Amino acid sequence: MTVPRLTVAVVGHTNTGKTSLLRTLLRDSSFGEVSDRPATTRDVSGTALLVDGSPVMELYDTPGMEDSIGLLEHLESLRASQREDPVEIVERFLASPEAGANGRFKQEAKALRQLLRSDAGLYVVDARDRPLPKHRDELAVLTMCARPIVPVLNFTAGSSAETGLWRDQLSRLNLHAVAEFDTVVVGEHSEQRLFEKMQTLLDGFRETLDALIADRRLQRDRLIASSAHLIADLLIDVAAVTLTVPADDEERMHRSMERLRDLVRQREQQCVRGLLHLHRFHPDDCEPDVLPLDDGEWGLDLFSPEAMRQFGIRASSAAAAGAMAGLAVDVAVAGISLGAGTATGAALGAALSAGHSHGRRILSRLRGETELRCDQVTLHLLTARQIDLVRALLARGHAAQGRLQLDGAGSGEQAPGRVPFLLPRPLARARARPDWSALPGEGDPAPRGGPTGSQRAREVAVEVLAELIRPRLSEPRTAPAHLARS
Ligand SMILES: Nc1nc2c(ncn2[C@@H]2O[C@H](COP(=O)(O)OP(=O)(O)OP(=O)(O)O)[C@@H](O)[C@H]2O)c(=O)[nH]1
Ligand SMILES: [Mg+2]
Repeated sequence: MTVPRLTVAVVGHTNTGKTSLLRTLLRDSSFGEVSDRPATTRDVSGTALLVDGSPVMELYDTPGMEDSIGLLEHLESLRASQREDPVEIVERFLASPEAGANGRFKQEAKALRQLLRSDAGLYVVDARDRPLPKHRDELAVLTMCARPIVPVLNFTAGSSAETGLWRDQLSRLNLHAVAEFDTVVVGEHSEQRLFEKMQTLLDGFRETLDALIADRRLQRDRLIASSAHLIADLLIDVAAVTLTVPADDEERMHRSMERLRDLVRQREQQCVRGLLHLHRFHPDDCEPDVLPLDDGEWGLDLFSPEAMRQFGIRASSAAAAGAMAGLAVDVAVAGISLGAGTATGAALGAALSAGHSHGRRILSRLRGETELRCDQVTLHLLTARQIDLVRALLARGHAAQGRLQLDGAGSGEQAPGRVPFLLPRPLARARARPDWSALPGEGDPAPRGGPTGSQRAREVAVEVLAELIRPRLSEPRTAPAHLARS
């Protein structure tokens, strides 16, 4: 990247979410220390936003300012004349013992020193507070450094944000480019708006900020596409998996049903881990009590009626409960529609050569076997759960401390009048292709190594299905993620 590198100091009163803002911008929940206690950040620490691997924006986290009223008085007392350049006063202060390691204003001095070294400052405000004299004094001190300042109204997702009051106060101080943000519940465009506000004050860095905006959009699109791919891969595996059981062996049938459910549960869990990793979250970011993800696992069993209800999925009571819950037996096969008399060697040979899976199924029928798979409701529920998870992850800032809570409301499945789930074509096809499943069922799993015809057909099915899922992931959740504050 050959755009000019922009250096930004993140400043503000203590506990307003400066470190949190950096975590969210960096997509890194391990940056710095975040806590409800004041004065958490004690020293300046720098990091950078990259585009194509090159740093384009350096960001410096600074300790919160605590005694701006005292500092402003102190700076005024250092003023040699009415006309003195404010930057000179700040520099004189920074060279004085008050700004030193044991000085009264040592924390404030760190923030001012960093602002003087930067091209601009982001002044982070807790918008739930009303603007007070201490804030006015803070801004008076910061503007003495003569750097462009963009106020960032943080904590704006809740209803208690005093956004109007702040905008009014800030415009009186000649600060008109104000960004609204919430480091925990991140709107799709909030970062872009923040960068655009910076652009209005930093003409020399227009290209830098344009590059960042474009890169962030690209990264989001890629994240959505990769998430859709992971979900499609899960659904194809689950739609295709087939266990073959002797039709008259009830005990084996029950064992196979439990085995199939376990395989599918584990496969869903593998997908959840993949999605968390892709979105750079940890399994222990997830809420234990208020439903699904508990330490990174769905709390409600996929095959429980509660899980279906949670997503507003209706199933007949017979399908929702009991030994068969979530599974389907191929009854046509159990009935052996192909009478023994018609199954001449020639017919069987023709059927076998017509296609691997078709022929295998006819053989099973002849042997009096039955096929066990997941039913449509399970596929529907798997789809709804993963869509809800991705939507919640997309809206979650990396500063979020509360665990991720999902209530099923976000997948859109509960919207009244929603059309019933129709099996998309790739899934309908996968039902007849046990060899497409990577799960150890009875089909020969499509080898993942070489480009065989079967593998290629599976890949196409995954791609087509992912394309169907993708637009649904970028829709907002119907209900905002409820984020408990720890
Ligand atoms: N709900 C919500 N909580 C936030 C937001 N931003 C920060 N927090 C919380 O506010 C508290 C303070 O956040 P920090 O990022 O440590 O604040 P800071 O400004 O770096 O604090 P100091 O380093 O002490 O000056 C933490 O408990 C955060 O989880 C936000 O936008 N929304
Ligand atoms: Mg901090």
